[in-house]
Amino acid sequence: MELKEDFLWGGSLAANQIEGNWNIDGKGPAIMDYVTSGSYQKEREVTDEIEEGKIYPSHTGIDFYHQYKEDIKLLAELGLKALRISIDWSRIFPLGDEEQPNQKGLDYYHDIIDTLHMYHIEPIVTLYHYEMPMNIVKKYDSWMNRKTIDLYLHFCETVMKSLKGKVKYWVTFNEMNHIDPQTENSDLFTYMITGIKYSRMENPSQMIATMSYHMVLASVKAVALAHYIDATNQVGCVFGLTPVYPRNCNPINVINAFQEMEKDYYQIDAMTQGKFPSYKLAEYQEAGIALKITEADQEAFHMGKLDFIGINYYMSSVARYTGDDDQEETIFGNVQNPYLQTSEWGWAIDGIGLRYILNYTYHKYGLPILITENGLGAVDTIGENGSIQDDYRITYLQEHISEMKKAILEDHVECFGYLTWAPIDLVSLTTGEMKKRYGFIYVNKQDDGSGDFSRHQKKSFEWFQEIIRENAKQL
Ligand code: BGP
Repeated sequence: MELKEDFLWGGSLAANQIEGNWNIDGKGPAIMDYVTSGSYQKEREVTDEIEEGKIYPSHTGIDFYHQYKEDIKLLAELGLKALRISIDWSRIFPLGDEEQPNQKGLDYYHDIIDTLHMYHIEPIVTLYHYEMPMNIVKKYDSWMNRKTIDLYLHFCETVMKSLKGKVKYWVTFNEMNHIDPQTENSDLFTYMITGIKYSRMENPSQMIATMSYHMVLASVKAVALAHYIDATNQVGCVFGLTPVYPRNCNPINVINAFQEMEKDYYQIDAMTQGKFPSYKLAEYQEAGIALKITEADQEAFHMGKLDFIGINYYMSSVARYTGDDDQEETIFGNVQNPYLQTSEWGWAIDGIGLRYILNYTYHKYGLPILITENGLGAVDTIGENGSIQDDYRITYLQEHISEMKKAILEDHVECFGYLTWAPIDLVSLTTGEMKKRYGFIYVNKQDDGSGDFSRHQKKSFEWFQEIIRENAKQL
């Protein structure tokens, strides 16, 4: 048995990490435009204003805004059958609350989609990959306000109607499950998802619950809207999922790990089961958190069930445990797995974890799954002859693709595509660095500001080309 002939081999990108040109052709400032570059050791800083002398990676990206035609040509040469891009909300509605869209923004995305079609690449469009207009945060308090749901839906409707017939696969949100701060004192994740710093929240548990609820509601409404606009639309939502392993078979550690993993699933439950989960409401009630749920909301949950689930998978983790004391912490506050190697950024490399999470999620929902992101962030060096020998990336992808095949062919998980993060080097989300590279295509942009933005194929380019050509039969 082999993968289906129409299996979607592809790549994923996000506007704020590639486009650059943050303030031209009518684009308004968006939340990621205020985030500086950082590193593994130093968290990215979020500033209230654009400060002189600081580096804001989204302002330049990899200049995809001007180079997309050449980039897509290269991706076509790579053999991609699908490309996931995000549409930057602040290019379409610079302030977020206008009636009429910015035509230049729409034209730009039309041209990208047309170029993809020219090369027979299926576009997959994310509607929210952290590109919220800053004005929505300042004027309406972001997702705290129900008005933001309407603004988001107006944006979705505008884009969906405009691209009707050209785009079939839509993603309502990227990784809203990471709205909680990943570690104590970290502002970054909550900010990236909502535009509001965690440290500025007066009652963080209440605020995060409210914003998460409003985003979930926005997502189910966007699903119903997409189906209404075009019944053939296929709509998913993307989650960053991580298997959480117990340190050992002590039942207390097993249940703790299980519960920690489950925290990432209540939003998926709400988007697939036709109602907001009662166990979550009970948990909120115990914690003194109140949500306002209207009858119309309840109807919306019924009407907007997902067609597929998008999974971003990079690593597995080990839950903190009771008993011993030598718990070496990872960047996301968990414990290192002694059986696994980590990337240079401390992310545990675990191909079997992908098979695990695919099985786990599929058994829960029975919905088709699209792997929307998977890849290795690593430092690449250019050899004397100009070549980039990224064998570590090939090894990583090989291991993950082979485990995905087992999930599909042996475990019978319905997974219809595999998109790498990312087919071309881009700005890292968590650190803002360029040197954390993911691509098959190297982009000559360095963190010190040097580089001519030229593109170069790495060794993995030819390797992945062959994987696609052979439909991964060789793995
Ligand atoms: C995911 C995001 C992406 C992406 C990726 C890798 O969570 O959806 O936007 O960047 O993580 O993370 P990083 O760029 O920090 O290595």
